Amino acid sequence: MPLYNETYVSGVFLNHPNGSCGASDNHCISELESLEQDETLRTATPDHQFFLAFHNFPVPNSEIFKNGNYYHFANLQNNLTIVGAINNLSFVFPSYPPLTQPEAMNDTQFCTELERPAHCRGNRLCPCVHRLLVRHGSVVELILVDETELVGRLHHPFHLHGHRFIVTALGRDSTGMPLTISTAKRLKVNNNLLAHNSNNTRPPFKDTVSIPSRGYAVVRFRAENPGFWLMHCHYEWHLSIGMGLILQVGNTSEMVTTPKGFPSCGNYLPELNELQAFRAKTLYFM
Ligand SMILES: [Cu+2]
Repeated sequence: MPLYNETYVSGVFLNHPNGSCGASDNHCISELESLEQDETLRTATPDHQFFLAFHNFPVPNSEIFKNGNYYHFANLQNNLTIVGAINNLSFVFPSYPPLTQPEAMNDTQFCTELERPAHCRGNRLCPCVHRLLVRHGSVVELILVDETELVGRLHHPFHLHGHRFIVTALGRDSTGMPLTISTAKRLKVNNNLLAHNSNNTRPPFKDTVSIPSRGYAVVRFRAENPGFWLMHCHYEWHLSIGMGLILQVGNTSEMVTTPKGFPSCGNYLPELNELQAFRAKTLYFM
């Protein structure tokens, strides 16, 4: 039984956060065999494939607190201000729910790794509404890579709403080096990322997968549920500071329609000048 001050006692582990898959004392989720088998999903050439590198970036306070923005962040220690991201995009929630207010939506409100907003120059960290758009009924493969700084100290549990996925591979670089997205792309091309688990024809169905520190997970699913679904690290504060994205499955015409009279909402953040004017007025009358 794990204790508070001795979390990892000796023995055989299932999905040790820092263990290597296939070792005699550690077995990964991807090595388990499911009663249910979906060979077509496992072996299909995916219609959509996304490499997703997630980060926690330390960002200087001068960037966070400059005039004219409401940047999200988490302060863990006095001098360390952290912003989460996937592929250098720090997820910001849209100011309305896209599923119930599709009329408020247009494609320019979203960003992807290749379609960054005009205000985000180069490859710098960019706060925006990160969306992956996939066709209804398609096979989607995600390659999730941990590029965070805290090697060995934190493992991020990624959760997908609205679908279940098979975990076809999971692990760390066999050389022991922290994985990067460029290494992952090279290994995937050579199919080495699947080396640990290629014999498992019954990979398990999950909706959350804990990714080994500086390692990776490869998951696949059928995008059969039209709608807007969050995919995010399930440390809630990592989601709130940007470690997430929206998966849009299908066009809005393929989604359930909003019930008549359903409440709507929008952006209630005051303009900065409006807030300053309000504060000045309040102080004057105190
Ligand atoms: Cu996380």
